[in-house]
Amino acid sequence: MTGTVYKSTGSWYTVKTMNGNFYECRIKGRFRLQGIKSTNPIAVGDIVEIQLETKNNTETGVINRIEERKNYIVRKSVNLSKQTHIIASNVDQVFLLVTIDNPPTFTTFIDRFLVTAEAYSINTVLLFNKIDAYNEDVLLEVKYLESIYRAIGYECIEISATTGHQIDKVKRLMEGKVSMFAGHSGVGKSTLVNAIEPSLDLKTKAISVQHSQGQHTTTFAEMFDLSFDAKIIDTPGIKGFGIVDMEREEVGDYFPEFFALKQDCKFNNCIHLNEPKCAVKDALEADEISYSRYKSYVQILEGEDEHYRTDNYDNE
Ligand SMILES: Nc1nc2c(ncn2[C@@H]2O[C@H](COP(=O)(O)OP(=O)(O)O)[C@@H](O)[C@H]2O)c(=O)[nH]1
Ligand SMILES: [Mg+2]
Ligand SMILES: [Zn+2]
Repeated sequence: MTGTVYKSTGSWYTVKTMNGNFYECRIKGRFRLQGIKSTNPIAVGDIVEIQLETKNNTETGVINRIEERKNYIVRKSVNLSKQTHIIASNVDQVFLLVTIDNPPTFTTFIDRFLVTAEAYSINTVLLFNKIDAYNEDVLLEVKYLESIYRAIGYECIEISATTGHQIDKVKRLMEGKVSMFAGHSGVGKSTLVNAIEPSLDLKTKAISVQHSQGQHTTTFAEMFDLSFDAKIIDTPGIKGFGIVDMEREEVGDYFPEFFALKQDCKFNNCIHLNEPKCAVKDALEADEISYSRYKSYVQILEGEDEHYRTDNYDNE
């Protein structure tokens, strides 16, 4: 039987099969997975093949095969073991909640997030939340940021999780898909989830409490079915993704507007810093590339990511 992993807590996995039943499953044998050294062989979102067995009148399952993942999100273990923990797989899209103040979301955070999402091949939608609370000046800033991100292909929506403004639009985008919500603590993720599906709020809160101790080493994700043919994966305490290991030459490929110009750079391995005849720097000079995006790019190249890695998890 084929099913989807909804929850994983150590050695047991909750799998929902095509007929809508949930089974507690274990793994038999070893899984060799695309060369990833991870602490967990199976993650939430995985499509698996299970075999049912009955013991002591309870029906449980054995996972004996996993389908190739469309994508997956990892976090590095905080200890120095270099082990990776797969948080979730087969994610269709992530909604990044952005607020201008209360708390501020800086473009460097947005850009690092987008780079990682691009590296994971996950589509990102930017949700500018708390629109109801902004004055004219702040709204202008929202419009400015939207113009930057729309120009390079990211969908941007102004919402208010408290008034419900444009929440229907978010729900429509979620239909038939697996979504995640991300953003700094305090941007309104819980409020938004509550607005989308009130019954879910309690469940997601329960997980956060459950794992409040020791959550530096164990961050369990869980998938939830919503009432309108949508699924969300909740990952307590994660405001972004763990940074992906990437080569310096690779980073520019995850800035879509840089990638589009790369072929016009004189050197095919151009990293758009000090090289002559660089199409990206020319575009920057001509105001065709946003200065804040370029600044974020340089920061990522300069490797200021060490604090990003720890910054990335908060203790909500
Ligand atoms: N004015 C306003 N406040 C909001 C909105 N969304 C969330 N908040 C408030 O922001 C605070 C943090 O929200 P919360 O959902 O807990 O953020 P989370 O940490 O991302 O889950 C709460 O006091 C919410 O009431 C909004 O759209 N407008
Ligand atoms: Mg919250
Ligand atoms: Zn270049």
